[in-house]
Amino acid sequence: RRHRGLVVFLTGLSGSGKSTVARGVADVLAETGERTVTLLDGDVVRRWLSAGLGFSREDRDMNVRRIGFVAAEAARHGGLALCCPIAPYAAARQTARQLAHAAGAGFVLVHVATPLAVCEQRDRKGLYARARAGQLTGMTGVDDPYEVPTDADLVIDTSTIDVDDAVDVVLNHLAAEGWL
Ligand code: GGZ
Repeated sequence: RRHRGLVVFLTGLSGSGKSTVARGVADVLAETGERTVTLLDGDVVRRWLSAGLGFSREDRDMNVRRIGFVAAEAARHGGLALCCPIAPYAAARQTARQLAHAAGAGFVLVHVATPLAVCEQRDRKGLYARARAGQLTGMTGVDDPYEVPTDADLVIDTSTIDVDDAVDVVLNHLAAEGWL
């Protein structure tokens, strides 16, 4: 069966669970083999596609534009691309949406809306602690903005549901919208 291309774009704070959920969705889709899946994981993107970029607004916007471009190309011929940058600025998320549409693909925006307090409690990389101690400036949610999406297709909070359920919520949404 031929599918229309799709970009699934997960946005949210550091530690919100975006990558974990995206990986879970990618794994399930890979198992069924129904779709060709491209996962643009944050660490990999910043290591290769966006090597050298920092966390100024300019660099974040460039990073998100690059991700949006690659995701749209991956979706152009029927692929399903999953990406999970923080993407704190609405305008850059909008660009990613437009790039997907220009490639003839759909775009589903998932806001991983885990509260800052929970992300901060997890603090797997110790970045929040460093930001609170004044050793790191420009940390999203601490002293750098996160523009809450007003156009999310789906909102999930990994502090109230576990990862497997969050993965199911995303998959069920995609199925209900005819993407799977
Ligand atoms: C936010 C930062 C920062 C600052 C380093 N602010 O939890 P992580 O570690 O693995 O994910 C975060 C990642 C954010 O990169 P993105 O490419 O997703 O950001 S953006 O979309 O804004 O371009 C975090 C780490 O990088 N990190 N410094 N100042 N997150």
